[in-house]
Amino acid sequence: MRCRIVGAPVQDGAGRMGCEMGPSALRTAGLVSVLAELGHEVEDWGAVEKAVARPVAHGNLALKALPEISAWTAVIAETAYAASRDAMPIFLGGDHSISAGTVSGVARRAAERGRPLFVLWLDAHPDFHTLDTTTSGNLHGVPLAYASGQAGFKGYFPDLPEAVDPARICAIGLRSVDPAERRAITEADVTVHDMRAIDEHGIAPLLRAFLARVEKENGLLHVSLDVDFLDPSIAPAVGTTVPGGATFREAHLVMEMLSDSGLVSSLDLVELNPFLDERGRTATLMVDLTASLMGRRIMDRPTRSHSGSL
Ligand code: 5AB
Ligand code: MN
Ligand code: MN
Ligand code: MN
Repeated sequence: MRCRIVGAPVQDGAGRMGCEMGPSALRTAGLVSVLAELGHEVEDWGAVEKAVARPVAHGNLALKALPEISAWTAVIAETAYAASRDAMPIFLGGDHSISAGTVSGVARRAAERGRPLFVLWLDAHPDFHTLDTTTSGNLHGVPLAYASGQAGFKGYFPDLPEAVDPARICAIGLRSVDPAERRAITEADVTVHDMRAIDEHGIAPLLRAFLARVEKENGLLHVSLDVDFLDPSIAPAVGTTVPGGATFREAHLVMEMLSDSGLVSSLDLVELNPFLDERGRTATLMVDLTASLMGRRIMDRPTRSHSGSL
């Protein structure tokens, strides 16, 4: 497969600095060579260039860096659209606000192809605030609401060429949900598997059911992996740690099942804050998870048609 690496060194959407260094840390942890060793053709597009922000005022005075994130979203969406033309883009954040651009860009591409876009959101948080409901004002908390066409972004963020149908979104790993997000995400009919659901059922059947839907509708699948999906004990390099996250094996299993499905058409690796890392261990884990998604396996598996009986 041809993979296209796109750096999006954005940090203004997070509450603290450092995510700007995310793309460098992921490259330093060996992302490009790992993909090449798995037999992929890797094209590195370097970094998206920061655009000039024009001043915008909003009634929610808590909002931080609205002009900057709006400008970033516009250039990232354009780049994501271009990068998804004939390759699988892997977007390196940057904080999670980059997904306002990545998801809307690949949604436009999917629509042009006449294929429904599905989104798998792997995160401790739903990131389903609107500009009106966020109380922290940190715009890494809004990308999924924007990309799925929730109200209140018009005139502040770029016009959405194509909204993702919320019914085609599945969020897994949630354990920190603000009251306004809980109402909005339930109302919008997003599929949510919180950590309790993972504890009760195991992560595999939850993901399998979603992948079956993607396959049935001949969909494209965008995966957005926030570092804080992972338990902080294995992934400390994130500004918004929440205890009780996915384990090492749960996370790898998700990636391995995604790999077997052959459905993933684009990927975000977001929220890595290398300033908070311990000797690169979180960056290395993110690269290893990407390797699992891109075909690294412990042992060869029976082909998919036989897997039901084994
Ligand atoms: B992340 C919180 N809901 O709005 C907010 O890391 C956290 O991209 C947002 O998932 C976390 O500030 C955003 C409390
Ligand atoms: Mn997030
Ligand atoms: Mn998060
Ligand atoms: Mn975060």
